[in-house]
Amino acid sequence: MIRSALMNVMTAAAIKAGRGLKRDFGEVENLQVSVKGPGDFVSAADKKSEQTLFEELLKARPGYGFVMEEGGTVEGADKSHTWHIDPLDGTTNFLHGLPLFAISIGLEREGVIVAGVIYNPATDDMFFAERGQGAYLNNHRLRVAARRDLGDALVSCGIPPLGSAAIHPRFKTEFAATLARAGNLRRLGAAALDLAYVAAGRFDAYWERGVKSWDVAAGIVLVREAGGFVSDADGGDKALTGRSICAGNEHMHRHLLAVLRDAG
Ligand code: LIP
Repeated sequence: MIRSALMNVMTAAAIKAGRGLKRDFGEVENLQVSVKGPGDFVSAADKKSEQTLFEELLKARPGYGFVMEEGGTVEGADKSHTWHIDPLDGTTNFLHGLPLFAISIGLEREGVIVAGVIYNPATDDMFFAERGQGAYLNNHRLRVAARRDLGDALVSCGIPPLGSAAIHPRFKTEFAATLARAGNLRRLGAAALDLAYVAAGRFDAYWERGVKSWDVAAGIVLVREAGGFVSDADGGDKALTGRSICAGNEHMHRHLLAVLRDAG
C-alpha cells in the first residue's frame, strides 16, 4: 500500500529505534537473574531509543517541536507542529521480559493529533494512522469492535503502580464499578498498545488515569481513524493533556464513561 511521506518518515524512525530495543529485549531475559536486575540496562535502552527517534525526526522535519518522556520538551521553530514521543511504552513489561511494549510517536498539528505510529518490535506489529486516511496494522485496515453491550465487553484498564498510591482509592472504586458491569477486564501495562488494541477491535474499551501525552497521542488518532471515540476519563476533550483517557466504539465509550461517572 502507498503511504504518505509523513507516514514513511514516522514508521522508518520507529523501525530504526525498534532494532535497538529488539536487541536489548533479548538481553533483558538474561539479566533477570542478576541481583541488581536489569533496571539500569532498561533505562539505557529507553534513552537510546529516544535518541534515535529524536535524531531521525529532527532530520526529517527540522522545525517541529518535541515532547518526550525522557528528554522533556524541545521547542521548535515551527510552533504549529509537535511530536509526542514515548520511546519505550510498557517499560515495566520490557524490564520483566514481557513482549508487550511499543514505540509511540504522535504528531500534533495546532492542538489536533493528525498522525500516529505505535510499533511493537517484539511482535513486529506496526499500527499507524493519519487523519482522514484510516487506521492500519501493517497493511490491514482496522475497525473498532461492533459490540454494543458492556456485559459482552472486554475492557482494558490501567492499574496505578505502587508509586501512584494517591490514585489507588479512585482506581479501586472505578475498577469495582466496571467489574460489576463489564464482561471481563484486562491490564496490559502499555497505554499505547491498549489504544492500538481498541482500534483493532481486540478490546471493546479502555480507560486509565495518570497517563501522559506521549503515552496516548498516537493511540488517539488510531482509535478515531478506526471509527472509535476518545475523550478524557471524565468525558471531556482533554484526552491528550488531561492525564486520563477513555476509548471505545460509540456505545462502549458512552457506557464506560457512565460507569466511571457513577463510581466517582
Ligand atoms: C506506562 C503506561 C501504562 C501505565 C504505566 C506507565 P511507560 O508508560 O503505558 O499504561 O499504566 O504506569 O505509565 O512508563 O511504560 O512509558
